[in-house]
Amino acid sequence: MSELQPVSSAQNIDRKWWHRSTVYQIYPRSFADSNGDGIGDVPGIIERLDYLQTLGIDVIWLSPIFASPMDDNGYDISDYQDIAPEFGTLADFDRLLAEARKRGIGIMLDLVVNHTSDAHPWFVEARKSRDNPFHDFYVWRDPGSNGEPPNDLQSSFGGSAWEFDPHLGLYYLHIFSRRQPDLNWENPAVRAEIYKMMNWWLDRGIAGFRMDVIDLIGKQVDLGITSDGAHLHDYLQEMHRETFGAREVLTVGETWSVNPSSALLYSGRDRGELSMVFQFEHVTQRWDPVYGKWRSKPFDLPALKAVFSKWQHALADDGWNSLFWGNHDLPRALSRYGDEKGYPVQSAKTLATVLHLMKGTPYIYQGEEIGMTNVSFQSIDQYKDIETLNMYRLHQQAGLSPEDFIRGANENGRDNARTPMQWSADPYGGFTTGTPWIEANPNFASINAAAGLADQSSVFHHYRKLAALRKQHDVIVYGRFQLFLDQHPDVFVYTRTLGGQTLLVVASFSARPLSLELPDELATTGRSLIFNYEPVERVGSTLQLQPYESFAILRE
Ligand code: TEU
Ligand code: CA
Repeated sequence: MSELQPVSSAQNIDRKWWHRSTVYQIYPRSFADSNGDGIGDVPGIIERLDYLQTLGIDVIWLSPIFASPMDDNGYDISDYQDIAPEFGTLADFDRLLAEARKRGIGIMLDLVVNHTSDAHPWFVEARKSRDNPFHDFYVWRDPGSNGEPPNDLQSSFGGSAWEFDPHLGLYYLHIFSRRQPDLNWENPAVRAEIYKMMNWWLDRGIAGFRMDVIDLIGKQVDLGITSDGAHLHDYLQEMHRETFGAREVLTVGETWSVNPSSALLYSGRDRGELSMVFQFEHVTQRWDPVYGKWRSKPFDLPALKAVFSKWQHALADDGWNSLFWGNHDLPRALSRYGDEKGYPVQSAKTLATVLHLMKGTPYIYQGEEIGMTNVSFQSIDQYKDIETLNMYRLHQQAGLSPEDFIRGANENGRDNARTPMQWSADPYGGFTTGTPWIEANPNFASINAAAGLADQSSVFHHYRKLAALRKQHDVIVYGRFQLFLDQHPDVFVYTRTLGGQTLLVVASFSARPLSLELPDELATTGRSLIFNYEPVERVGSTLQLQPYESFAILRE
């Protein structure tokens, strides 16, 4: 976390350390296995901190490492204040915090408080009897008159969101798997317990929280409302007051339902809620209205640019954007938005450039920085993700062929992001000396971190430069965004301006060379900050671009 330096041209900006930061997401199960059991772990992360320091990131977002039956790989927590044995111990975690801090890196934890595991002691108690003190920690409803679920709310993993508990004769709500019962946020005792737990971690010295499906905590089930419930923002303001409000931490909400105006409620500077949220519009714009991500639409650059531009403008003066292509739920960025076959290195760099030079805090998902790609599994047995496996069952019942389902899963399933991190050309990409819990992508032989580190022209070093540039140039952090050539099908062109500086970003998303007519106002000379072919220092009104060529030049 870097020190903030006042800059005369932008003195009125309310600066936060996380404005200048680059965040790196670790999915612990798939990152680095230190003891050969095939499962990544906390000591494995510690061994790789030097790598992350070289990359130049400031914060690690650690997907859940807490005690869990692992029905959803740790997003089902049975003890918020302990570490899952396969990931390590609390002592390992404290060592991770300390070792990361030595390298200037903060640790952001994943706060999963929309639901717990069904093995959490609260739920174990809650289902004992209707008058148990913990019963109201969860959301219970009577069956319908024929024993059916109270309403037709659906689980995000398929099927009804209600599970019948025969002992109590009641249904409980689970928006995710039946082993992830939803907490009842209307109960002040629930909120108090969560705040206590958050403070316990904050006191240990963490850098912040990523908040899992936080837009759901205000749900009003009887109205069929899950996201953006009436008290959502009251709860977040209360949380802010009771926990991290007085500390300089990074908080980012996962909000699939957010729109530009609610983003200002979450992240507006005087709202007392969160630092920023993740919005998913660039992801969901390619989902089918009926079949969702299992049948996806083709890449459409003008539509993508329109979404980014809309968000850049919406949060230009208040609120803050988070910038990401991928995470542990999403396909690999290079496979989704780039050209993994024809121009893997050039297109991976271009994706990085256009994302990291917009206004907001960029997030790198593990392996993205070395150009990792989607899987090409052939059989359903190779998948491990609960969402994919549930959906497979449902789609089979609905008559979809296994081949068609697997095609969709290889394109958009969550396991694409969960294959082992590819460290070297050693067996299983050097992730483990044992057998990994999920198959490695066979392309580890050429795509791996060791190769990236060794080659100054690699995707890795490109990401490293972007993280470094963010530290050096205020215009990258605070400059005003302006999109150009919005309808152009193959290029992404924008400027960032601050004080007397203009940063021009030009990127081709075409696998063919192209000739580009630029508006006269963009003709400029300047310093080349980053590029993936030869540096460009002069831009006339006609430009020749190589396949997936991109560059940024700074005029001062
Ligand atoms: O994800 C929320 C969520 O809605 C995802 O299930 C999403 O719809 C899907 O993956 C789209 O591809 C969060 C976590 O990031 C995810 O890993 C968890 O499974 C989920 O919450 C439940 O905690
Ligand atoms: Ca291990």
